[in-house]
Amino acid sequence: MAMKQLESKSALSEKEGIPQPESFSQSALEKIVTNRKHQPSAEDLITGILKGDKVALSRAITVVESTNPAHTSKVNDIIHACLPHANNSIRIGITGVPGVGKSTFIEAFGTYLTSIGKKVAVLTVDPSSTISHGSILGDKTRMEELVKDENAFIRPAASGETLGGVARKTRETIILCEAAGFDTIIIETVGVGQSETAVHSMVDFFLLLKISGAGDELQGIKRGIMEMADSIVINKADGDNVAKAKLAKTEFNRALHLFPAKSSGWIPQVTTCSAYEKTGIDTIWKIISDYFELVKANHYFDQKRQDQNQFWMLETINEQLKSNFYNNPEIVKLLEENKLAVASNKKSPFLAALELLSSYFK
Ligand SMILES: Nc1nc2c(ncn2[C@@H]2O[C@H](COP(=O)(O)OP(=O)(O)OP(=O)(O)O)[C@@H](O)[C@H]2O)c(=O)[nH]1
Ligand SMILES: [Mg+2]
Repeated sequence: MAMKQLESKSALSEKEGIPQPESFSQSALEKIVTNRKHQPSAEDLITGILKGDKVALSRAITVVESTNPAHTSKVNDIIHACLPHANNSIRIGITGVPGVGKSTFIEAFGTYLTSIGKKVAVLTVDPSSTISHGSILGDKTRMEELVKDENAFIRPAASGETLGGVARKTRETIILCEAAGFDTIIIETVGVGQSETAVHSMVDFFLLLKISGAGDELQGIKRGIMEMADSIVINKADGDNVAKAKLAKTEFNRALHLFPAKSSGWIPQVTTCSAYEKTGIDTIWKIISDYFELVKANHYFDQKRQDQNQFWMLETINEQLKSNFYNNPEIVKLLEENKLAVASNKKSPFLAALELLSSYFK
């Protein structure tokens, strides 16, 4: 009896007999449902990518970014088919602290590149951003022209992931973009954490954006990042800032001379620009072109890409081994016990580690 009463009052049956509102469109609903069901096959995506279809490219990247293990073989098929069509590009990494003007610069630089006949893909690596697509919305307003550009493709970062995961996806995304005919790949990274190192190991040319301060240019800049840079560009060289930017240029030039020579044979160049006023952009392109001319002639270009491929193979093995180890249910249990034992000095950390490893490999 009590049961019956409950049933009739249930919120679940409350809508019974109430018609759908007039604004409801049955055909729209059917469209949504079929779209959801329709997952393009690997073949469809490959054909689309090779034709340069940006929609197919986007969808393929979504598959690559998926964490669903059921997609692994599809991802592998797509990458495998695209690989022979990849590699015909130049890959440029761009870094700089938040607010330095990376997005504005990429808008100016990217539109310059498409105006001289290049096809540009812009990717971002930002493992710190957990709100997916948050920053790209801001970026899309800063890249107004480039977003609309037929010869440009902008893709936000895969987010909420480990750096290793993001890096792998970015590497695979580069291959897809190249197979789709994009000949200039720009990879933006935030100027914090380890993401620069990851990006540095997937690009041919690394550009560090800076702004001038009050003569303290070199302060707070990580030595490692300066050492990685093939060019330092002092942005916002406009208005009252022009003189300061020139000073900064001299200072960076001097500082760069203190670093050991690069194995590429390239001498890093410092220049100024205004992303906002779109000045100095052609000089930057000239520097980059000179670099590629040099490293293609002395074969450093090929050597570096080969090294990078080997590096990423080893990285992937490391990542997989680690994640397999730490996700093993038996290890999860043993790890907790051993953490306690080690914390309370009942067991040495080394012995605990060796025991854990041997129970994993047994
Ligand atoms: N005066 C001047 N302002 C600029 C220039 N480039 C960028 N800005 C301004 O600097 C601010 C930050 O520019 P963004 O392009 O968003 O910088 P960002 O490095 O992409 O920043 P994050 O995405 O937050 O890391 C914006 O208000 C831009 O309008 C420039 O060349 N001159
Ligand atoms: Mg930005």
